[in-house]
Amino acid sequence: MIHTLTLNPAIDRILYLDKFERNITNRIQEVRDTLGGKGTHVSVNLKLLGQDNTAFGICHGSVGTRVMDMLREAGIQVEFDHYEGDDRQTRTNYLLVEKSTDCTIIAESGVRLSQKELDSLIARMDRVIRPGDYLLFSGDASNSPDPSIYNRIMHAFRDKDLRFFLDTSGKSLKECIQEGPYMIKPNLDELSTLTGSQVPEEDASIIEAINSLSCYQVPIIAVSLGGDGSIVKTPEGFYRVHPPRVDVCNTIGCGDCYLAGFVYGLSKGFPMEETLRIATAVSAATAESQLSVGYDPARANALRSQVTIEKLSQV
Ligand code: TA6
Repeated sequence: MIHTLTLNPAIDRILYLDKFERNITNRIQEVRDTLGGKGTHVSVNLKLLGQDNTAFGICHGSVGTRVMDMLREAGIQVEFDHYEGDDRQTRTNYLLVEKSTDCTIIAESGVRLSQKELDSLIARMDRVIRPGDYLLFSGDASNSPDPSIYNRIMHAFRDKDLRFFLDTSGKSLKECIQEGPYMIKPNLDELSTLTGSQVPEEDASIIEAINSLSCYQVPIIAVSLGGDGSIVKTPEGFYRVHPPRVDVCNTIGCGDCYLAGFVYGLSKGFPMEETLRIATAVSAATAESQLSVGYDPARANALRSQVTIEKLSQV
């Protein structure tokens, strides 16, 4: 079974604008609300691939209820702890999408979690998660009182022999990599944070940076390069993946969808090239969608054959 964890879920309020300019009044063309938070996105995208999964998390107030309702509507098994009664509300993130397809996220910091809330969630996870399951840690965890919360969970479930997948940034990425997750998916900035110096956007430098992380025992490192695809270290070697050309609408959420496709392929035991093809095609289909989560499955299938994969021999 595959499980996602979202400690700081959100509603994404997408504001479509002609152009976003500073120091003037920007007029919004259209507003749409959708599910936000990286783990919840992975759950929905996995379900679109036909993969049942569980979404774990903590949410608050009426916004939190909306998050759970949206997950249920998508057919996800919802294992969220929901708190009501004080004035805390799950966050709303503001996504500015311009005609040029430039996308900007303005994220609220979210509800500060208590130790008690985290303990209760971990107990719930312990009841549901079975040996050998996949567990994905996605998104911001800076609302946790414990900066090493993902590490704590990895420790707590060590004897369940889980596969851990990590898509986070900043301090929690730096700490969690030390626990040897099965896969991380850094972008160039996150890779630079891990290596301690700015990695230039060129293949040779990226590969060198990935190789410099070999002390951490992470079998799969997928460096996402947005519209330029990805460079992926796997147990079978390095791959350079080029995405298909698409009419981009909204690039927010493409990384979440890439991870969903990747985990799906791994869980089915598909060959690595097939896994990379699926991950890249669903991510490209997401870029064509107006929203930050979800895509047209028929379009994703059609795009699979347009993904180009090079196996790199010299690394
Ligand atoms: O990847 C897109 C997204 O999941 C959006 O839903 C947006 O709300 C944001 O990322 C949340 O990211 P964060 O790092 O704050 O958890």
